Amino acid sequence: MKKLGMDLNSFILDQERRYPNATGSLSRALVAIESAVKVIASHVRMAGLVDILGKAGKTNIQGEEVQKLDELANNLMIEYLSSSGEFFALASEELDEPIFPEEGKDAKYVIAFDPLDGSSNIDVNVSIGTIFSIHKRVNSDSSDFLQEGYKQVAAGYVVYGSSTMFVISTGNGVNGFTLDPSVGMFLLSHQDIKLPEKGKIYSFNESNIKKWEPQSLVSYVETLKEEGYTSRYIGSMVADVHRTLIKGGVFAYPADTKNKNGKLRLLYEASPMAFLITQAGGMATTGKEDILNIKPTDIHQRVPVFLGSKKEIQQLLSFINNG
Ligand code: AHM
Ligand code: MG
Repeated sequence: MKKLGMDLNSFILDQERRYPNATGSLSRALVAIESAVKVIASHVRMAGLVDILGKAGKTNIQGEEVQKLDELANNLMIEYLSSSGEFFALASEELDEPIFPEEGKDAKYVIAFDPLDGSSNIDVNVSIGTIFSIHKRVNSDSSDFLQEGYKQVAAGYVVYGSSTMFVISTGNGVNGFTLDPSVGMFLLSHQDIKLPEKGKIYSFNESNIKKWEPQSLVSYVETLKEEGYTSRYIGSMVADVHRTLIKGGVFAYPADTKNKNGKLRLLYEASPMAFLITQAGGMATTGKEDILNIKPTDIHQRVPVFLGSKKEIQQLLSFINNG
């Protein structure tokens, strides 16, 4: 039974109990992510102080080497996820090739993640996040990452914002947990999140408007303006998608004349976000197909992304399809 205030660990165990044949492996995998992101969150909170505390070049006050926050987040994810023994392979935005941890030889899952999304926002104290996507191990090689998004076993993100929130789906709706820093626990604060059918916000980087493909997107955005929509764009996908999940509307990163497949990465940005948005009753498309139906061909491939409330995405598709 879920109730507000329940902590994430109890929630994970509670979900596991629903499946009599569950071995506890997914639960332990999720707890490993939770531990990693708590440590990342504590470093994010210190972000502006690192230079002060670590005056002597690249060494901090304890004599440890000061790492850039995105490198640190990547190393923490690798350390916690590998040592959990629950992952056969790890793919990260920060790594050219996947890692196959020694401890995960018999593990059932593979995980793709973006350890610190929105890293251009770190220096200016704006929300950033961690995104992850879990699939079952099937072939026991890198091709396990090339499974469609609808086959995700779990997906989620953590937003390091005015508070730290962990948003997760295991295919059974979407729930959000807010970190209570005084006890170090994520507590259920947003139960069974559903996107409004229609929102009032569009979230595009409009500076690219002249290059957008297809050009019909320009008239789509003009129409939204005429209909009274307002614009919000943070430039951290996690934060922009989080707002879209809660308030509805549309978030997009289209293809353009320079970037034929857009900017965002399928495996650890578009696909997990599409899973969450769809689980919450919204839609996620490239403009041509449902993001969750794409069969990946490359671990780091990019795709155009349009996601949000049903009303906005349907309207967008009619603009695209009618040119
Ligand atoms: P990153 O993973 O290197 O941080 O890049 C991805 C980020 C997303 O968080 C965000 O949606 C997008 O890049 C913003 O791009 P732009 O600055 O072109 O609007
Ligand atoms: Mg990213």
